[in-house]
Amino acid sequence: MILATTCLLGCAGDPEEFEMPSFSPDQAAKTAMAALDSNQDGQLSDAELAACPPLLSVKDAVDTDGNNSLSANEIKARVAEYAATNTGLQSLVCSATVRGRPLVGAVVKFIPVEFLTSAIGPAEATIRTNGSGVVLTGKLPGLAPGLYRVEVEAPSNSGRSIPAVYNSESKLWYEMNPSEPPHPAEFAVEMR
Ligand SMILES: [Ca+2]
Ligand SMILES: [Ca+2]
Repeated sequence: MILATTCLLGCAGDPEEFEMPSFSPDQAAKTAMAALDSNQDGQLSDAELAACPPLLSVKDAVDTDGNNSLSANEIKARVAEYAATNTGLQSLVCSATVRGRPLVGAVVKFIPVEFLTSAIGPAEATIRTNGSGVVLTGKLPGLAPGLYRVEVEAPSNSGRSIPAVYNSESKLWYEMNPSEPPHPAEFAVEMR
């Protein structure tokens, strides 16, 4: 009798092999400050964070000294938290709706913020008839810890287009931080 060999995640030579996130908290903080600290005062104000809507959205959680702006050390600490969870992919199901109804066939994209692009990759989910979609990184289910900009694209054969505020000009975001209770990944789209 021949037993089938099973190939669990991480088979050598598998092109879909998942690489663990390679966070460099110091480098990520430097990259964020270089990109966003326009007046070079070492602090990211709301006006400066507007250029990175996901980071502005999680500002209160990252602003641990409570001075209403973000420093390199605060960003570094947040990225170190992602790294400390030592998590590869955390399973995530998202939803996308329009007027409360499933946006069937829509693609929800999770794109790492620029200061994390060297650590983590993009992921996406396709919304099924039940209104939800399993987030996949490559072909593997799950999303790596980190901070993402989220874009929702219309089903390719729908003839509909979703307004730019949900994709090319999106302010939607998601943070996967396994050290905190999970955020719901629910994205409501308004279309006329
Ligand atoms: Ca500044
Ligand atoms: Ca602060």
